Order: sequence, then structure tokens, then C-alpha cells
Amino acid sequence: MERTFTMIKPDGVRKSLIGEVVRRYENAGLKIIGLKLMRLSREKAEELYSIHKGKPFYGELVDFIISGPVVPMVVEGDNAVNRVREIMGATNPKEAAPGTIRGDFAEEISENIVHGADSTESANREIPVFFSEVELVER
Ligand code: IDP
Ligand code: MG
Repeated sequence: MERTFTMIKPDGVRKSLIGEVVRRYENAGLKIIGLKLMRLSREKAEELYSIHKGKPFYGELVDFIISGPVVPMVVEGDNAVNRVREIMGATNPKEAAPGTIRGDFAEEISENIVHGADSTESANREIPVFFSEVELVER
């Protein structure tokens, strides 16, 4: 059993895709064990995206992720990290396959609906940025 961190970005919330994203994870047999709706502080946004600091798109990325409410989630299941990444689709929506979240609902790389941890190491770093252990539910 593996845990991963995933988050609906402000564009996904704005487009009323909260239910759609959750449904796709649940339909794949993944379990939501933590979920909330919140607005990120700049500090939390910079912590989430610390590995991108210095890249040309970093400032735009942080400004965007704090531009509206987001839905951070912890998802559990066999191979959860890779399966969530597959359901999300490629980072650039222009390269994302139809049937993936980004392929179906996003147009621009800067607004691609969802975030997902890219490894178990990233998941283990990102989960505590958003959830304390008591907020994660055994089920
Ligand atoms: P990921 O979200 O698929 O893991 P990363 O490479 O980790 O992709 O980049 C984090 C986020 O930064 C992406 O989801 C995307 O929104 C944004 N991003 C990545 N590359 C670019 C770019 O070249 N221009 C603008 N935004 C970018
Ligand atoms: Mg990433």
C-alpha cells in the first residue's frame, strides 16, 4: 500500500472539477484518506514548489497556485504515486492523452488542473506540508 499527495489547482476548482477529479481517483480503486479545501499562503506554495525555485516559470507558478482555493488530498493504493500520475496525464496538456485529467480539461501548461507527487520521496515530503497525521484517516 502506497500513499501519494495530489492537489486540485485553482483552475480545477474554478472549472467545478472537484467531483470529476475525485471520481477518477475513486473509479481507479484509489482511496482518499485526506482531503480539504483551502487557500494556500505564499509560504506553503513556495514550500510545495521549492524544487522549482530559480526556474523561469517559478514566480508565475507560485502566483497562480495562490490565486484561488485548492483541494489537497492524500490518496492511498497499490502503486498510488504512478497511478495518480497516469490519471493526471502529461505535464503539458498539449501532450496529455485523451482520457487523462489534463488531456480532457486543460489547455495550458501553466494551468493544468492538478498537482501530483512524482515519487514516494516527494509524496513523503509534500504530505506533511498540508496534513498532520491525525487528519489522515484509516479506512
Ligand atoms: P508536474 O506538475 O507534472 O509534476 P513539474 O515539472 O513538476 O510538472 O512542474 C510543476 C508545475 O509547473 C507544472 O504542473 C506546471 O503547471 C508548471 N510548469 C512546468 N513547466 C512549465 C513551463 O515550462 N512553463 C510554465 N509552467 C510550467
Ligand atoms: Mg512535479
